[in-house]
Amino acid sequence: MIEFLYTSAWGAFVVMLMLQIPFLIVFFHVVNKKAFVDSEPGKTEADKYSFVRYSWIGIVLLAFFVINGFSIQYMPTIVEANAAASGDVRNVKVTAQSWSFEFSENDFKVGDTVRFLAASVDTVHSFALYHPEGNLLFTMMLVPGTSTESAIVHTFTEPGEYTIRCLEYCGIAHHAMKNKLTVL
Ligand SMILES: [Cu+2]
Repeated sequence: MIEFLYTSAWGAFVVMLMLQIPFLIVFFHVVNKKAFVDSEPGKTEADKYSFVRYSWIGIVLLAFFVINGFSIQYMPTIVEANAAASGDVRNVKVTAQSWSFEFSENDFKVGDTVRFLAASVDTVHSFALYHPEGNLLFTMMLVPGTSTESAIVHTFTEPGEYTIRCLEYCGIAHHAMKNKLTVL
């Protein structure tokens, strides 16, 4: 389910509907009520407003903590920290140069947790990894001249031919700046 929401276009669409539909229902309910059903000034007593107000704040706070609690494990910094703690993470250097990528290692297997340490040697590029089915798994910007590489940890869960692309416009052959990465 989480996989579907995070990695497919239909998942993104469902998330969008999940956010939009409750809002639209409440919106049209309020508009309909005030425009047609009861268009007079509100009859709620003043001291009852605070209950409604605190209830709403309570719902929002609850949603905030629950959603963050469940999704925090997918944040890149948390993924990185977990991988570092478990110890079995491979460091792979990636060098980006107009207009190709070079890898320090090329043998990837399903289950590998890889820390991509990427740097650009000339201009601003990005390092984007695409799943064999075409969806974007992550992208990170590579700025030349920095003292440390840009790092991201990724665990390969499926075999296939992944595509690396640059997603920052970097010159005349930017569109051709892509490599293949095979996971066995
Ligand atoms: Cu580019």
